[in-house]
Amino acid sequence: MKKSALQQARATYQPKLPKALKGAVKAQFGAPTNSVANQEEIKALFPNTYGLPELTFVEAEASEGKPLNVGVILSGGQAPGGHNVICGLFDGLKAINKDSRLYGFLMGPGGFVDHKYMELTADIIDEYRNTGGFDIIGSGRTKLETQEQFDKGLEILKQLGITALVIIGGDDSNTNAAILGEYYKAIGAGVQVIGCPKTIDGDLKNEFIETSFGFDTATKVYSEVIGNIQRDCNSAKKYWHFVKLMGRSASHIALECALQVQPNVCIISEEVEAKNQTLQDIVNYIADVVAARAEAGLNFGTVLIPEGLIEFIPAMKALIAELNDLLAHNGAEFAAVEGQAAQRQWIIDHLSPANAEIYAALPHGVARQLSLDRDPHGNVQVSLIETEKLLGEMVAKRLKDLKAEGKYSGKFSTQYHFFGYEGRCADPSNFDADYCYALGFNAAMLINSGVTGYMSSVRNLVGGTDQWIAGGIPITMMMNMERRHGEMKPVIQKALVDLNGNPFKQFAANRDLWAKETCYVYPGPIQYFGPSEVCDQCTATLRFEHC
Ligand code: FBP
Repeated sequence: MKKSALQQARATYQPKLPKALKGAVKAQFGAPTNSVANQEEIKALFPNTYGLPELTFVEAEASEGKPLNVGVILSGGQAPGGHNVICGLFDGLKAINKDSRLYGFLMGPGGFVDHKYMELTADIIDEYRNTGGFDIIGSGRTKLETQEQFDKGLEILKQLGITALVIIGGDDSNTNAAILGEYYKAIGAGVQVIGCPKTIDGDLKNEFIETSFGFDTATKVYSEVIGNIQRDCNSAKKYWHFVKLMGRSASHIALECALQVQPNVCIISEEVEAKNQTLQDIVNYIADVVAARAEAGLNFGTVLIPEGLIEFIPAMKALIAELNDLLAHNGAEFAAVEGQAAQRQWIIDHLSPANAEIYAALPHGVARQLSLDRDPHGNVQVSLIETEKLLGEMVAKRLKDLKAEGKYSGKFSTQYHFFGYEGRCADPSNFDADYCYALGFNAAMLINSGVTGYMSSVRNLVGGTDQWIAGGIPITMMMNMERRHGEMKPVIQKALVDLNGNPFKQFAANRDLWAKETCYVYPGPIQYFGPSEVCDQCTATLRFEHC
């Protein structure tokens, strides 16, 4: 495989480990835990793995452990640093005993169920150190949920002598890791299950998981390109750029990018929901900013839009919830309806009158996206909805009305962008390279300490790696009950943007100034070599949350 000059130099980078993981470790158990909500229901569903204690690793006397055979799965969307989690896991297992072996299941949970795997040996691992992507074994979105899948997977684990499985995934995949861990414990399968917190969306976090991996690198990539666009925008002074940013539900990515680049407008979905805003309210807000800038002769600007916005507009949320239930229970009948117009009418006829009215008023393209297939976890595929164009077109219409009323006399030309896939496979920043390696190494230590149903946790991340704390937390601790596919299910609670948190407060305190004036910041590309203040910066979100 041909490697770029940067890749060759980057391959020699040795990720830093927390002090506690540099030598032999032992587990120190803390207090028993409880789920974040619905304790009784979750306890009943996880009788073997509920209420386990938190765990921290501390230094111990060196001693050789038993060789371990471990399987690893990459699950869901790519996130920078996934390869380093696997490299850290490999090195951790070899540090425990040089005869340990690591097997990767191919193309996500599907490879586990279908017995498609490869052994990850040292020469393969060395090819992937500090690289972006998930291509070492591939990823997939197959949902691990049925007993049949669990039993089928167990066959291959037994065949390969695997006694522990590491699932690297987001909230849905780690929910499934907890269910699998509980099942294997209940049947005495002798297989531990450990999760690792992955997702560029940044919505898998809590007191013990301060950030999911990949968020740092992805937001740095998006901030670089938004910065470049802002410089272009400020040079030509003739376009309004509408930029949609990935983040299926939460707006962490949009907020982080806003803190990095200081755009003229950034919409935060969680605020839209809290203020019970309509689509028209959002359009009016953007149009007012455009009009005010035009008055000052500034017919250009940038607008950041989180991908999940549609689902947070309360009226749309109610519509999507009803659509989810309708399609979950009548999917076959809907699939049998032929032609887009007839399908649209079928939906209108089967929705409650209030939701039918909203659905019928939506632009046809957007309405159709809402009725298309969900992903295997039941989510609307929001990355396919062109919210940036929807808003741009509605703002143009609003400005036309304002012009007719004599309240606006500027020019409004738009450019549209969607940044998501561009950032998911970037070479991990120093932060993600170190964090991911530590998460993987730490997962090996969790396996060696005998626990199951835990998530690898490396925290105190704002300090240098020497101050990072390594350990594990029971996955059940992060769970609550939510409605999915028309049924109440135990799931890890998503961390949305906290409107009382410091990152949002920083943004809210500055946004009026950023709207009126041109305060753009141009972060430039991720730097892998150079002064620490340039190369080792963590996200503004982490800094504001923890300083
Ligand atoms: P994960 O939650 O699996 O990490 O994926 C996040 C994400 O990148 C979202 O931001 C985006 O909506 C979605 O994946 C896109 O999914 P796909 O890769 O299947 O197109």
